[in-house]
Amino acid sequence: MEIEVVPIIERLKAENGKILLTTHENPDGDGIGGMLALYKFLKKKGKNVVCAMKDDVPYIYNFLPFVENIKKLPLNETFDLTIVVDAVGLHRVKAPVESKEVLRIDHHLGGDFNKSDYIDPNAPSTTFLVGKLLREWDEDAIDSDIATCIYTGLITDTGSFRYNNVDEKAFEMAKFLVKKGANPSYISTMIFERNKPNVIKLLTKTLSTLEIHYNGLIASLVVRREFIEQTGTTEEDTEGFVNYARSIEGVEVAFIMIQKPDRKTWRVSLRGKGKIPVREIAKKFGGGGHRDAAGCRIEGGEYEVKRKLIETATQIIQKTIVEKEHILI
Ligand SMILES: [Mn+2]
Repeated sequence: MEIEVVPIIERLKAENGKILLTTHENPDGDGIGGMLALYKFLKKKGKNVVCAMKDDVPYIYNFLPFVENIKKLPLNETFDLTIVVDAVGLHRVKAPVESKEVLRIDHHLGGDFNKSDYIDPNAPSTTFLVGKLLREWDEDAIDSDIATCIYTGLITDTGSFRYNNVDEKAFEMAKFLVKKGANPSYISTMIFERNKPNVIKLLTKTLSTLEIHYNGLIASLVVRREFIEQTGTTEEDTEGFVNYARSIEGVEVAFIMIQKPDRKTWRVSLRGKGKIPVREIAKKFGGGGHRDAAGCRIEGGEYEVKRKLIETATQIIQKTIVEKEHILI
C-alpha cells in the first residue's frame, strides 16, 4: 500500500490557527527529533506552532536545536490542530491536551486512524516520515538544524543502522540529511558518548547480577534500589542497560528488572532478537509493547519476580518453537 503524504501536507498548509506538536511520555530521540524538525520547519512557513510534552528532555538529547522551546504539558490552551509524533494516539501522551483536531505522524502498528494521518509501520523511524513529508513540501527549507533532528531519530530508532528496520531507503535519507548539514560524528557523540562516571558505576553493579537461563536462551539483569542510591544516579540512567543482556550470543530473551522506590514493585524491560515475541511475555503480566521490545510491572520479591519471568519466558519460547518450528536449542 502506498502511504499518502499529500493529505497531511495539505492539512498543515491550510491550518492558520494554533498547532500543537507533542509526543509520548518517556520521550525518545525519535519523538523529540520529529517534533523539533516539524517545529522549525512550520515556524519557517509562518505557522503558529508550539511543542510540548509531559516529561523533561532526557540529558542525551539536550543538544538538539530548539530543545529549550519544548514546553511542559498540560498547557492552559486550546489548539486548533495537534500532531502526535511517534505514538499510536493522544492517550500515549499521558497529559491532558485540548484540541479541535488530532492527527498522527507515526511508524507504530495499530492505534487510532484519521484520514489525514501519515502512518507507515514499515518506516525505520518517525523522523524518516517527517523527512519525507518536509522533502515533499519544500526541500529547500530543510536546514542543518532540521536535518540534525531528523537524523537523531533515524539513528536512535535503528540502533545506529544496526536493526532489521534498516534498508536502502534509510541510508538514502541519511545521505540527504548529511548533505543538508547533519553531522553524524557530532550527533553520535552527543547521544552516546556523554556518560557520567556514576552511570558506569551503576552499570558495573547491574552487570554483576547477570544470569543466564534455559540453555543460554534467556539472560536477566537486576537493578536493586540500593545500586541507584549508592551511585547517586536515577532510574532513567538504566536506559539501554538491558541491551548488554541482549547482546550475548545465543540469547533470544533478555530482561532487566528495576526496583521502584516502594521496593516491592519492579519495572521490567524485555528485549528479543526477532525470534521470540517478548511482547507476549509482557502481556502475561498486564504489560505490552513491540515484538522485540516490551515492558511490564510486577510486584513481589526479587527472586519470586525473576522466577515468574523466567517461567513465562520459557513457556513463550516453547510455544514459539512448536508453532514456528524454530530450532533454537
Ligand atoms: Mn519511533
